[in-house]
Amino acid sequence: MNDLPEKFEEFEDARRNGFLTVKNLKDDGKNIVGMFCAYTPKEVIYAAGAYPVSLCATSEETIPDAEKHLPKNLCPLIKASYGYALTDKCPYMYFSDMVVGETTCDGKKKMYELLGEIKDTHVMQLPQTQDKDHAMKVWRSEVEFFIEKLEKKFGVKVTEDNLKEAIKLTNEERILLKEFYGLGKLTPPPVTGYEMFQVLNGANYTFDKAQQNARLRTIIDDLKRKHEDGESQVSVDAPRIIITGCPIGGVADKIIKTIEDAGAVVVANENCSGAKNLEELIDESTDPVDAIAKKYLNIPCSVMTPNNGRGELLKKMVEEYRADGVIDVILQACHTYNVETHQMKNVVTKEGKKSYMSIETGYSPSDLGQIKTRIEAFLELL
Ligand code: BJ8
Repeated sequence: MNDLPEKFEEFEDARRNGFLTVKNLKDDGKNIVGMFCAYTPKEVIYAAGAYPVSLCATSEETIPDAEKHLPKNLCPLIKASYGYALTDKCPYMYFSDMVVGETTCDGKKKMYELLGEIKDTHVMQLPQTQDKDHAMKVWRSEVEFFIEKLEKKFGVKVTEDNLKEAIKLTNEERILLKEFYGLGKLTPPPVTGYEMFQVLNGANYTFDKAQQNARLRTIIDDLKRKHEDGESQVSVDAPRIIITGCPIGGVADKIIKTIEDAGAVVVANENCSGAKNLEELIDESTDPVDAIAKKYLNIPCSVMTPNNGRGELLKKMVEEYRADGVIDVILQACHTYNVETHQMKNVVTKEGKKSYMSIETGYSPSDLGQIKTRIEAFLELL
């Protein structure tokens, strides 16, 4: 860890500290909605006077319990999510009044059926394509249906003003997080990829967004000052890597640390911890339900077909971050991201003229040695 401002460390501890915060919120009579996916329209939850929280899904601890009901050959993120609910080991799940999921990949949507037996689970029917007419109409009506569900569940009325206020709040956070991860464009970046990940991940567990945004402002200004003063723990010659693929919360140490211990630097994340989720803001000048539906439907996840937005975003990022290589992280048994490796390889190597490698892994540390060898070999060729 470098000598970042003290407040930076609060992001690293945000998940753990959030347990107490969420308990206090419940004691104060507030409602909590647990979520798993970047497609969840958080603004609707805020507008209903509730708090969205990301549920536990990034440790192998509960996978053996999950495997009593789910097949072994399933994505670890899905098994961990269900395992936490089954064993009641996730405080966020415990304090959630309800859970919202979306029909993304097959494994997740079938898991939600079992989850519904444990917790009140609302599943939004996410279209699998992103056309502006039919898919948008379907998704907009799903956003409206979710609003109705929350109104009934919590006995509240979601107004246009509430939605606009929530959009303003989440856009402010997105703008700051974008400015923060955009520091990866600098040479050398004033922040390592591992530190960047801690902040982006920590933001999922921060409930007081005004306080978080003030902290982010301090961190960004401090890092910019460091860069101007020529201070960075990252070597100017460090190979610059972009990570794409599945969410990496459960494998961040295995992937990011290994890359950075080998002398490279992760300059950006195209995945749901980074640009995929945060790049597009919500239009504040139009009907809020339309604007929310549009932002989320545009998320370029591999569950969409076709999913052209991912390649476009990755190509743009390779240029803007002056990446030397892209590492595509696939969680075991994630078919949609696995199938897309062929297209992503073409985007990076043929169109972007950069190096590409895909790594398929799970939450167990058993393949760490093999991953280390592969990453070192990849970096040597850059
Ligand atoms: S928007 S990436 S968070 S679906 S669960 S698809 S890894 S097999 S998590 Fe995701 Fe939303 Fe897309 Fe982002 Fe594969 Fe596992 Fe399915 Fe997964």
